[in-house]
Amino acid sequence: MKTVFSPVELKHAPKNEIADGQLRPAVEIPSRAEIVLRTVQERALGEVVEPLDFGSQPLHRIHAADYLAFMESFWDRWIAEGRTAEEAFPYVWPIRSLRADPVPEHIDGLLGRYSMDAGTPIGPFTFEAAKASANAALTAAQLVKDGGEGSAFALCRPPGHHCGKDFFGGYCFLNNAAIAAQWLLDQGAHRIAILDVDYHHGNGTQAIFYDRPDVLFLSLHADPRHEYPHFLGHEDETGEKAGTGFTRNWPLPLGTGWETYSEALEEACRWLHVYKPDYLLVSLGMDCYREDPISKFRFNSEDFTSLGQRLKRLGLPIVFLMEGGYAVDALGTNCVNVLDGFKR
Ligand code: Q9C
Ligand code: ZN
Repeated sequence: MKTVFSPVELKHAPKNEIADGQLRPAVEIPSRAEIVLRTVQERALGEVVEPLDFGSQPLHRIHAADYLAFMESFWDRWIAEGRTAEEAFPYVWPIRSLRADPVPEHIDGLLGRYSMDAGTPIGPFTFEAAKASANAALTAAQLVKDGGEGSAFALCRPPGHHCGKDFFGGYCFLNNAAIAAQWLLDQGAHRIAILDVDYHHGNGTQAIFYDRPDVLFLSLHADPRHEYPHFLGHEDETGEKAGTGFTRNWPLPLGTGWETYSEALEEACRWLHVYKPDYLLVSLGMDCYREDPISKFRFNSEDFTSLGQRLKRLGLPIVFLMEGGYAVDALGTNCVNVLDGFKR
């Protein structure tokens, strides 16, 4: 299986995040990608290739033009404003019961308008890295579509699944899986399924496709009653309008291990079997791992191999895209276990 990765992805290097009422060291850091890359090479998963540049058009198919313009120009405006902090955090947001328009002109108003949380800093190279990450996703999709590969791995960083049409958050700036899914549809595919196995609910991806039947969104995650992103990912969210029935969520209790998880996974696989997608995209987070510093599931490293083996049995063309996973020392092993389990 080929891996798609660009060193430009490493240029987003957040120092801190706001969590638990504190400024804490960031966990979504460049070494995550480096250890996965090293493990891919050590375990000879396959060739590592650089992404092609797909330009801005595929980004505009998912994200709002004003959001992309904001992300593109943000750092220059931050500097022009005279800010000296080495990264930016939002701290004020529009709220349901108050008006959200007009879009503010002030930099802090804009940060709030286009974000979901205060845990996701923007630095000078954030958007450049996010675009490289999206290009990795697109290139992996192209390898599977045209390159005669039954599967490919997009080593994406920063991740994508919390990011929506017009907001960043949850360490995500461009929704890599959504961008790749839409690109495959635009290339002639009829149906795409996205299986999200990150520990956190893929709220951005779900929202993007919520009213559409051409993308089936399935997510297994920690119950949002007890875990980030807190407001989405409940069992009763099943899509709307033409998309009714094309979203499925399996919120699982904190402490879930492979035994409980794999039962929910079997149900998700049944949905995939019925839907018969042209392509399956896997939003692959490794934060279900028992040692993950911000998560509360109990996967062992071998459970990631079982996950890959189960996905193999689906017999579908698959694009794996990396999402979360913050136990850096084990991240390479856990990630390559999935991909290796899939190959075997
Ligand atoms: N105290 C991804 O895995 N912060 N994003 C949680 C917990 C946000 C995770 C704070 C976690 C975002 C892609
Ligand atoms: Zn996650």
